Amino acid sequence: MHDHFHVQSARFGARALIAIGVAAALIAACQPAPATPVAQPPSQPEVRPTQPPAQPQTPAATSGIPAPFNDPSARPRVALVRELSSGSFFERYLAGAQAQARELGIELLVSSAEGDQAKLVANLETAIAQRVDAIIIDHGRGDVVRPTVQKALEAGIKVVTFDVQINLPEVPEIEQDDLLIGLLAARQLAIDSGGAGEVVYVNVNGFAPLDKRDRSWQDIKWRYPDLKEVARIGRVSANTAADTQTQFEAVIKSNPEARLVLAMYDEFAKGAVRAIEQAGLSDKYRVYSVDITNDDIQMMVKPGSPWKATVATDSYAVGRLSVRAAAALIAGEKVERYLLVQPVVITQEFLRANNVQDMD
Ligand code: SR1
Repeated sequence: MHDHFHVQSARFGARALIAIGVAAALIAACQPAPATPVAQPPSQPEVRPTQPPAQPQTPAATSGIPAPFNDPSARPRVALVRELSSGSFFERYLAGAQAQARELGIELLVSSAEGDQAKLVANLETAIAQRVDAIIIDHGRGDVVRPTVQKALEAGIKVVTFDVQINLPEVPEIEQDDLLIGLLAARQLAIDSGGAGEVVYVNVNGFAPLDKRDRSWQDIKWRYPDLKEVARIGRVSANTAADTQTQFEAVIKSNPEARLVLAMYDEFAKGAVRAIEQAGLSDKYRVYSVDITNDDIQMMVKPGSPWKATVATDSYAVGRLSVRAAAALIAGEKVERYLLVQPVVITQEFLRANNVQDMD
């Protein structure tokens, strides 16, 4: 039996396929990523943001399409309720979600709480009142949003999360396999440094992906006891990179022997790298990070850049997967509870050797 919407994942890779009627081109655009997470660029199985959006199918061309998607006069409505929206990772995620929604004929209603948990809950309440077909919750604290998610489920609204540990069996959780991300980033730093050195750790608690990455860093410190975390900084705000840059400038003075930086979010890495560059210390530091976007690539390949490696998926593909998962739930199809997108290590050396300039 062939599902119309097929959203799949594996421990080492998000394999997200969607099969919708006769839309073979769309199926071809969504083939699974390869499963080897070593020094490869993120796979690009998705349609690029610059491509024109596909038109919703006409009824004549859509025999076999699930009923909620088969009425051009009543498009399914999905609320994308976000905790955060600033920064190139989140912008790229939104572009992916919007592109996938256009291709599936979904009306996507987007809100952002800009870090305010009360506003996040209020935005969820609004989505319930709007009687949307599904809600995607993009970041946010699980304990805070869980009661409202239960309310949505009771109202018959499907829910899927990205980077929220909701712990409800009927709510699929998408993530970038953050325990693995943390392990790969910290291990790259450990191996490159011969397992020794003073490390500035840039991370904060209270965000599910960052908490998971932190668990892996604790393991790596246990494994390589000569790696010394001498400072921990970081702040998630509307200006995360700028705030981190200010904090890092102080660390350069307070910890002049530190040479290694582990930044568990690309906005943290941008701030650290800018502080290092402005201090004229690029040849002294080695920065390891998480995430990749056009901005990040440009900073990594710049001559003399201290940004040596990052571990990432493509947030454009994650945004697309979020909408596909919501679509599958609306269509009444089975979606796995945990959808893990495959991260890979991307080194500065790899980007330069392959003349990689951007995400395309
Ligand atoms: C504030 S949380 C930032 C992280 O969320 C996503 O998981 C991205 O990878 C980013 O690093």
